[in-house]
Amino acid sequence: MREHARAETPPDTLPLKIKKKKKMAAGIPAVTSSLKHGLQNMGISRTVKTLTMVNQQEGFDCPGCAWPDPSHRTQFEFCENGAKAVADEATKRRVTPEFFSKHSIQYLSMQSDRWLNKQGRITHPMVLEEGSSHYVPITWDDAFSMIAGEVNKLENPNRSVFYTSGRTSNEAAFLYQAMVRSIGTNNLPDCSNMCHESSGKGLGATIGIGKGTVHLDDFNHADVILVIGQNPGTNHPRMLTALRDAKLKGATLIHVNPLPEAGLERFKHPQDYMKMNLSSTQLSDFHLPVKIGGDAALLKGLIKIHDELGHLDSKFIANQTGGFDSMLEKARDTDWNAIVRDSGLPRELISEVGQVVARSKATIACWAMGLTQQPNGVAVIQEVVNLLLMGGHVGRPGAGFCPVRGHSNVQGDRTVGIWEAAPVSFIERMEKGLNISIPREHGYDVVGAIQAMRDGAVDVFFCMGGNFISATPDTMATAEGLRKVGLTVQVSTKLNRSHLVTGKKALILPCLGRTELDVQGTGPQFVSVENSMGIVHRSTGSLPPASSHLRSEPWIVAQLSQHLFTNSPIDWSGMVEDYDMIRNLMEKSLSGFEDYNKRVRLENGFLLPNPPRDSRTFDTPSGRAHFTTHDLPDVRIDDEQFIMMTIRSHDQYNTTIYDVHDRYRGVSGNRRIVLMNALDMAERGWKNRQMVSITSHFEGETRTADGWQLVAYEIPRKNIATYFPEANILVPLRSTAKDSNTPTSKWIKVTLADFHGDEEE
Ligand SMILES: Nc1nc2c(c(=O)[nH]1)N[C@H]1C(S)=C(S)[C@@H](COP(=O)(O)OP(=O)(O)OC[C@H]3O[C@@H](n4cnc5c(=O)[nH]c(N)nc54)[C@H](O)[C@@H]3O)O[C@H]1N2
Ligand SMILES: Nc1nc2c(c(=O)[nH]1)N[C@H]1C(S)=C(S)[C@@H](COP(=O)(O)OP(=O)(O)OC[C@H]3O[C@@H](n4cnc5c(=O)[nH]c(N)nc54)[C@H](O)[C@@H]3O)O[C@H]1N2
Ligand SMILES: [Mo]
Repeated sequence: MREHARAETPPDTLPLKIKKKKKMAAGIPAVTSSLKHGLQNMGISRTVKTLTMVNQQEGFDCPGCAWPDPSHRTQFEFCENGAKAVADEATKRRVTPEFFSKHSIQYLSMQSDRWLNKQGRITHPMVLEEGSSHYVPITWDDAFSMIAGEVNKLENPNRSVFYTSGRTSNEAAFLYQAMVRSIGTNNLPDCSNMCHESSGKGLGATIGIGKGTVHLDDFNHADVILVIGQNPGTNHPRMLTALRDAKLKGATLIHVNPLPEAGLERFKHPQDYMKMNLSSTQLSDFHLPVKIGGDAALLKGLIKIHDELGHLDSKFIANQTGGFDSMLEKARDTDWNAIVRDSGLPRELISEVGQVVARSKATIACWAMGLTQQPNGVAVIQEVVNLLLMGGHVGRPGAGFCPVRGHSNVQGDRTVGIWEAAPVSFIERMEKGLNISIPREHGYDVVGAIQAMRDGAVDVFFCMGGNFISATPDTMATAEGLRKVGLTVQVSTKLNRSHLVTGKKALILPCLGRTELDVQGTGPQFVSVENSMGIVHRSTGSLPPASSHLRSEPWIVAQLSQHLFTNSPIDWSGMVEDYDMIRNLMEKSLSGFEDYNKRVRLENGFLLPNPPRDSRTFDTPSGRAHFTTHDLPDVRIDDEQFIMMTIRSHDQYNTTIYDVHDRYRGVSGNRRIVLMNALDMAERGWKNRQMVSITSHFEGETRTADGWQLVAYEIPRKNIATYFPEANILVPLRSTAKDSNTPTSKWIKVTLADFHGDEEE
């Protein structure tokens, strides 16, 4: 019998180094760092060729993030971390059948995530047979027959689940959901369930669309820009350019974050360096070091100040919104003591910032995981909506909502049907377009899928990209669930832990990446993606594929479908010969995609309809935008407890670990670290490098992880930060945000204790 592979990320430690944290983002070190990763992975000519195609009209969309491209692009339309993501995909290293015959899955699972990723691109379809300890090669045809055999013998289609990670193109995602819905299930969980689901839910219910409402150009017309719970210097570096431009035009920038993240303090554009202009810009005017989970209290305070000062858009409020009075009454009734206590911010600072916000003629609010992954993720986003609606900051230049998406096509995937809970109107249109009938019953989201696996209710689990075991909360619970599944399938580019912690049988189907040339029956193909601001545009790969056995994601879906269905109204093979045919079917099955093939070929793509942005109208049942009324969330913790947030370092892309160097925060060598307030450390007699164990607490359950090192850091008292994916072992599966069911990766109650295990020094 095969032994279990290790599910928890093993420690990856060089000696821990702690330096002073950086105030400035980008600049020369960013240029060197992008080139270093490029050269190490790709060599010089490939580095130049690849990096000059990133985000160009005839090039490919950067897999790094979903920030939009300016319409007048420069030759270097990428950032340090985009360059790393590209180099990581375009690496020359290979994971071959020989590699798999040499290493058992148990051996591989003892290696760090960084080591696994570094081995390179997977070259062949591989199978792990039941009880076996090694993957062996399999033909594409046999792999598809195996999956179809398992799916077709299910007593109920809902015993199969199909996950998507947000890099999948519109074309692949659309075909994929068509396949899944043809099987007869809506079990389409995706990474969005762990990411911006709270934004979708919060905005959908209040402004009638679960997306942002600003254009990139709005940043040039904004008076005030709020950046809440987001670390753009690391995760959306190209956004810093927009913030810098806004700033130079006079905008006031307000950064709300427990940490003083670099980039928002100061930013030097790498291109300025290339042009030898060494000036840098002080970006944020205010940093509000809110306590983790304290944003709702802060926003109530800002709403109170706005109310006191006036400057309300009364006409807009009266004619186009509902719920204002009750929202206002709740804010008026909220006591300042509670606001100050829960936010951790002095009243004077809230008042000062409140005045700036109240007087603003045009406000943009940006946010990311600091808000969405909270227990009150949906409600706190609705408080942001409340604040902006008071001044009518929606649907006019320089104003609106900007949830900054993560994965480069996570928004597009949802638009084209990766949605476990799609509304009936969406399903009806899809049924007509595809000429199939689709169940109305909602499918599993990510947390629901893990629970179903643990209950033994899933026989086939298919993942279009991603790294489910490491990305999801409660690593051990997820592993237990995955091991009960009959067959797990991963469509992947790089090796990761989800290839090791599997169902009884497992398949790896290696696919082309964004950077690579995709040739089908009618010649080279392009795909399309939607960025964070609703612009759909082309992405065309140009590098020769990493192996001749790789196939595109649309091809994989189409071939599998042909093995699955004997009588399908969808011409699977015809569509994959020519992706225009997929786009024609999308036009028939989705709204907003009229003339898709023509418009996607326009120079800068096209904008999907967005009523609040386009016409200041709201597609809600009442036709109005809604103020919502929320109590302050309960943020109390016991005396000995801390609140832990799990965040990204500067050297990772989600579960892909490039290196162990969190450059801006000045921490390197070890990822199993805890950022902690020096006063909290001193109180316990702890110093830098102290080893601790962390125990999380949730409804009487505890989870413990050992061997973390403390680093004194500028973070509010009683708050700590650790890195994901390492800390996912501590995130309780049932701890999810109300209404969006998003794991509360930024709100985990923990206690810390001395740890005297395998100390390294
Ligand atoms: N280089 C790189 N780029 C990426 C990614 C990556 O891993 N690497 N991931 C991509 C993906 S999928 C996503 S979703 C995005 C993620 O982008 P971010 O949301 O910026 O990512 P996180 O590291 O999770 O950072 C969350 C920020 O929220 C703050 N925060 C935590 N709790 C709170 C709180 O209660 N209130 C407030 N106000 N702030 C809080 C943290 O201090 C941190 O600065 O980035 C995308 N881009
Ligand atoms: N504790 C904690 N957990 C979190 C978060 C957090 O902040 N804290 N953040 C959450 C968020 S915001 C997200 S979005 C999820 C991310 O969850 P996922 O999207 O599941 O994870 P990734 O690490 O982005 O997936 C990386 C893998 O995708 C594969 N891949 C890369 N490119 C391609 C491609 O073009 N095609 C295919 N088929 N495969 C490809 C590679 O094999 C790579 O190993 O994690 C979530 N988990
Ligand atoms: Mo994300």
